[in-house]
Amino acid sequence: MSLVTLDRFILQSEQAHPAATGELSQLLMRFGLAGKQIARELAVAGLRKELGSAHTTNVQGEEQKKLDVLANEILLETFDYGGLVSLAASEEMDEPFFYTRTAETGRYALLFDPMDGSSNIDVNGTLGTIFSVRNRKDGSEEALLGAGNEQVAAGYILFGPATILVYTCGDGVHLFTLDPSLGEFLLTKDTVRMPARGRGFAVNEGHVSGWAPGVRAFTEYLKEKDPETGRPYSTRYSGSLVGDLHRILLEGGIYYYPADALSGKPQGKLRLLYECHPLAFVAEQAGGRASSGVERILDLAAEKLHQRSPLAIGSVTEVALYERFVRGEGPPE
Ligand code: AFP
Repeated sequence: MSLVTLDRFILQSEQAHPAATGELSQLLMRFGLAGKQIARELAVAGLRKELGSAHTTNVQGEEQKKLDVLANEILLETFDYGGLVSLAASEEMDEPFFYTRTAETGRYALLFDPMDGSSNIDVNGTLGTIFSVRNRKDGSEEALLGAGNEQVAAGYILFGPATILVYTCGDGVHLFTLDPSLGEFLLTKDTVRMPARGRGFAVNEGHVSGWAPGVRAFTEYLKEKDPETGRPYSTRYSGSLVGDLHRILLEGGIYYYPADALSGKPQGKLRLLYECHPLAFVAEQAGGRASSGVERILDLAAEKLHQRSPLAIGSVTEVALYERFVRGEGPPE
């Protein structure tokens, strides 16, 4: 059986696009390289005293972990040659990083959350890296703020029992698993389809007191007993959006992080450009859906780099139901 590595799959996919320059292919392969490096650092972090706080805070006012900073550095370095990228923005950097040598020529701009679920780092929980690729346009910070449907590619790397890379370029969603003995990501699922409905929901109910009545009613509805509609749903919340979305990609269901009027997060917690947009692109390409509760996430543009947005993402059935409850319409008759 011939092995389909990430690089081979990307190069074969490129052949379907005669006008392709090969630059996007090279760029996507680099995320594979960055994923391997971050996986290696995570595996030995406890042995190398790289767990714990970096005693710095990021632009969101959140404490940075040593591995947040290390993962960010690995990603920046991974694209600092080959002239593919002109600028990059990250959850861990206040301002975009401009690659001096290619600021005028690099075709692409990147946005990433280097270490999603960093509250899981010190307890060996699920973690992820989320990435979004855009055309550089005029190479300014403003070029990064466009609507989610301007993304060229997006995906995530999941660090769990296995390291998994999932990406889309707008032609379906492809899933690869890292074979540590080969040091290669191997194709495990091509053109992944998300089930139209699921049995699980992922939300931090600890914030319920700050939610809008429609969101509270939706959550109560999922927990009621009614086998005909597959209820009650089971709670599956890992503390890492990437971990929760990966489960939903394979099993269906819904993850939501609503606006929270009481904890100073009137727009929720998640960042639109490097958490919501890329995962919405993946979800929709797999047949799922992503909404703010009111609008399609991919139609939303940002005014600010680290802007937040409420998010409901997952199977079409549950996200549509969530939007009904947010509109105050309750469940279908
Ligand atoms: P961190 O990376 O700061 O831990 O945030 C993770 C996250 O963005 C997302 O992955 C989780 O689902 C969510 O926030 C967890 O937030 P709560 O701790 O408020 O539940």
